[in-house]
Amino acid sequence: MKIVSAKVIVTCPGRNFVTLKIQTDQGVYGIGDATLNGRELSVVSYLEDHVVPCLIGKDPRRIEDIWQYLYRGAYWRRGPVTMRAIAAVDVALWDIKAKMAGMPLYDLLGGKSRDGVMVYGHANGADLEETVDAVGRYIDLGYKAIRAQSGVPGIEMAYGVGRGTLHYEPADAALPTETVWDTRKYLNFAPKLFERLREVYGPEPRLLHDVHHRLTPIEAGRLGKALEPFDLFWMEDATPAENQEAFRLIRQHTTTPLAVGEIFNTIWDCKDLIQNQLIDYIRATIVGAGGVTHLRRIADFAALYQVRTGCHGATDLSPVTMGTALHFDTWVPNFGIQEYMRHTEETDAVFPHAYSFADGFLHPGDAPGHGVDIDEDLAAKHPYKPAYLPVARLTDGTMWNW
Ligand code: CS2
Ligand code: MG
Repeated sequence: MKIVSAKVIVTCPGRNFVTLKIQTDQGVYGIGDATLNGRELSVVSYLEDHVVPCLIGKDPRRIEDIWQYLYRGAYWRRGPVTMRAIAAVDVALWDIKAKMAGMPLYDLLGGKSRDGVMVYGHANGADLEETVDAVGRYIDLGYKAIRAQSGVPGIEMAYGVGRGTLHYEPADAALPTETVWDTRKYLNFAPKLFERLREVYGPEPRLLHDVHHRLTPIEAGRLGKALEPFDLFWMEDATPAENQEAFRLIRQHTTTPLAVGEIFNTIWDCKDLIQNQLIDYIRATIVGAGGVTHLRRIADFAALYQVRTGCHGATDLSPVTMGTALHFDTWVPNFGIQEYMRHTEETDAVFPHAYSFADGFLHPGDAPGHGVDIDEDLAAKHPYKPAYLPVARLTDGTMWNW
């Protein structure tokens, strides 16, 4: 069996996606996601110029060997561009293998460990009361877990506050939007939001919050401690994690569960965090961390330390990643939760998929493979549009972490 072609498809049905379609000599094809928000075309070039030529003629059944070939063979290891390109190939190959076996991917991975994948939705509002109402709407939709982000008095554009109720799209401009960040205002406000949410909705809903890398470790420790009475499911990306040791300081000050990893590329980014038990949830995901082959390795390592998965699932992860993640989540023994930010109808139309939402849970469906396809004719009607994520500065103009 041979790979006869591999095509990179760029489309912008509301936002940009990069998709790889691998075709075999036996008529079976597989689809993988290679989207890197705000830096999409670098992965297109990496794939077209440097990966696709190496794939032609290879046996698509040798998933592990091809993964190692692309990882070790590049000499230059890791990084978001390389690892997304590898992920796209890997996911397309798992799709092919599962289709050939006539099985949904979760069956090929080892079968179902659960009946459904608990997801969390994104509730946000311009101020505290709007956010409280938004959480209520998610509860009405059946969600068991909800991430709450709110505008902060005195901060003009806080992270996570969208326009409209179901969709939030941060990559919103042809050049980066400049935002201003004020840590003191945020730290004073955030506990009040969760205090109010517990007053209104009681102890039952699982509540999550994303700090989006804005705090120093000691500030994160203070926030985690202040949030303890409100029983968060997790506090996410409390501080940047290049220095994994930073989380030790947070851990020393709070029992609020910690989640991190949406920008991690490999097991090396999370090794110390996991083996020192400095986190509770690892948020690496299929497209960011080298596909099913590598994420499985991260999850198995995390299981040794009772760290559970919490895959990133924002809208910049295409339906191909979402579908694949749901198969992964259905199988992985140490599953925690899955992020679910709904795609727009335009996006869903370009990527027909087998997964569905019911009562707070997503189900991957039983189609052979990962169950997500791409409508190439429709995709061609949505040409690429440059779109950047915002940047953040402190009030005195200093660059900060968005
Ligand atoms: C976020 C994302 O979903 C999340 O938890 O941190 O919205 C993130 O900002 C985007 O994926 C960036 O592309
Ligand atoms: Mg996040």
